[in-house]
This record gives sequence, C-alpha cells and structure tokens, in this order.
Amino acid sequence: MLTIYSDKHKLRNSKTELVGGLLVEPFERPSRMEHITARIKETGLGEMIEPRDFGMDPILAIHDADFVSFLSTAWEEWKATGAKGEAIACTWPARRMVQICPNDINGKLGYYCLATETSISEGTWEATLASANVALEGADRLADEKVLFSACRPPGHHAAIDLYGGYCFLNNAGIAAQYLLDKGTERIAILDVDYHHGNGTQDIFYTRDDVLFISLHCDPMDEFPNFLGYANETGEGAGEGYNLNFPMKPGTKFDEWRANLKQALDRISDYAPDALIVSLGVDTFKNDPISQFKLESDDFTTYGADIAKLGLPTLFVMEGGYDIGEIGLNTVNVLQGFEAG
Ligand code: SP5
Ligand code: ZN
Repeated sequence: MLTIYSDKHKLRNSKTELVGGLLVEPFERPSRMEHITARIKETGLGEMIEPRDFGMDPILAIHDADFVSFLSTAWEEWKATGAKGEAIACTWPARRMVQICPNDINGKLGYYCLATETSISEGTWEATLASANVALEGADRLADEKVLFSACRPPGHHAAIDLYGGYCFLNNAGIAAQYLLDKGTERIAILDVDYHHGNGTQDIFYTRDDVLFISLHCDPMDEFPNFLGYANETGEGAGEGYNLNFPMKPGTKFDEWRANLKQALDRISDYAPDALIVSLGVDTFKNDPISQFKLESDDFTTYGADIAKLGLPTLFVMEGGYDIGEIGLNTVNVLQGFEAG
C-alpha cells in the first residue's frame, strides 16, 4: 500500500494544551507520526511518497475564505500583541451575543475556535497546509490505486467550514472528498472510526446527498465534542438520510463496536459509492490516554479486513490516536488487515 507523507507535519509542534486547568504537552505531538512511519518501514507496508502542492482552490472548495485567511496569519497576529505563550481562544460569541468576527486577534480566535485545548503555534499553518496536500495527493492517486494511506498530521475531522479545534484546522477528509467529486466522482462515503465524533465532516456535508457521512464514536453526552454527534442527527434537506451517527458508551468493547461497524458498512453498501474515505483514528485503543473504548491491537486488523469486504477504492486519512507506544502498530494493523481482507 502506498503512503503519502510529508515531513512538514513536524512544524505542528505546539507546546501547550489546556487539560484539567493546566497547560501540558499536547497529546497531538510530532512523535505520533514518527511512530506510524517507523512501523510502516518495519512492516514493509509499501513506499512512502511526498505530496504535490495542490494550491488553495481545493481547500477553498470546503472552507470559508475568511477562516482560511485567519488561519494563515493567526500566529503572526498573535505574536504582534507581545503575548508570551501560544494563541489560545478565551472569549466566544455565546448565546444572544453578536455573531461577528472582530478585528482584535483575541476575538478572532474565539470566533473561529470550537475547543480551547488547541493552541495555535509557530509553524501550525505550514503543517496544516501540508496535511491537506497529503490528503489531496491520496485522493488524486485513487484513480490508479485500490487503496492508499494519507498520513495526515495535524488531523482534520473536527475542523468545520469555519471552525478549528480538537487538534484540527482544515478538514483533510472533506477536502479529499470534494476534490474527488470535482474530478467527476458521483458519490463518496466517508466512514469515521475515530473515537471522537467527526463533527467537522458532518457539518460540511450535512445538507448534501453526494457524500454519505457515517461516524462511530463515544457518545457526545459523555465525551468531546459534546455538542454534535447524537443519533438523531440524520442530515437535512437533500442530505436527509445521508448522515448516520453511532454513539457508544464509554467502556465499549470490540464486539459492540464491530456490530455497529457492520451496520455502517451495510449502509455504505446500499449507497453504492464510487469511493470510500476512512477517517482513521486509533484512539479507540484500550490504552489511549484521553479515550474510553476498549479495542485491542488485533481488533484493528480485524476491522481493517471488514472494511475491505466492501470492495471499494479506499483512501485512509489519519485522524487521532494518542497512545504513542502503540499508535504505529494499531494504525498499520488496520491497513494490513484491509490488504489481507
Ligand atoms: C482528532 C482527535 O482525536 N481530536 C480529539 C480532541 C480531544 N480534545 C479534548 C478531549 C477532552 C476530553 N477529556 C479527556 C480527559 C483525559 N484525562
Ligand atoms: Zn479522536
């Protein structure tokens, strides 16, 4: 299996994440990707290639232009205030307040941020752009390959049209899906197996029937992102019936998770898409430091093979997974399971 990878992910190297009232080293850190690429080499999964630069058009096909412009200059604007730490949103256009984007960088951060754990730091934008290109290169090559792995970092599935947070800035899977549609693909399914609900991806495609979005995740009643991902969110307008959420309780084990996956795969089969994009988060692992599902390393192999049974051209796009020691094993297990399946 071909992997698309860029060294530029290392430029996303924030020093702070707000957890439990403290600023700690972020869970979403460069060593995650180093362990994934090490495992790819160790197992001989296949060649790793750099992405081309696809320019801004495919990004602006998904994201709001003012949001993209904000992301591209946020760090410089923040630094210019003389702030000593990284850029963290502190104020929001909450209920009954005015929904405008102010000039003040503090106001801009709040306007575009959905979760304050995600600091903007030097190099974040360069890494984010590279990550989108990693997804786009994978999408572009899906015409020639049956399956590819876009080793995206930073991840993307929490980023919406004009929102960042949850360690995500641009929605890599969404950008890849739209790119395929714009090249003539008629229908795409996005299957999100990250532990957290893919709120950004859902939001982007909520009113559309050319992208079927299905997410398996921890119940937002109990887990981030808390404010989207409930079972009654089924799409709107033309998109009614093309959004499907499978929230599961903290502590969920593989048997139950896999039963939900089967339902998701059956729905994808009925939809008969031209291609599948998998938002691949391995934070469902039992030892993940911020998550509460109970998958074992072998379970990742098993469900990789389950997904392969669809027989669809498939692009895996990396999302979350924070047990650094096992992230390589678990991620590559899915990919090897798919190849064997
Ligand atoms: C891409 C991805 O997986 N993003 C996840 C972002 C989650 N950030 C906030 C999680 C807060 C939940 N509390 C965890 C407590 C750990 N002790
Ligand atoms: Zn996650």
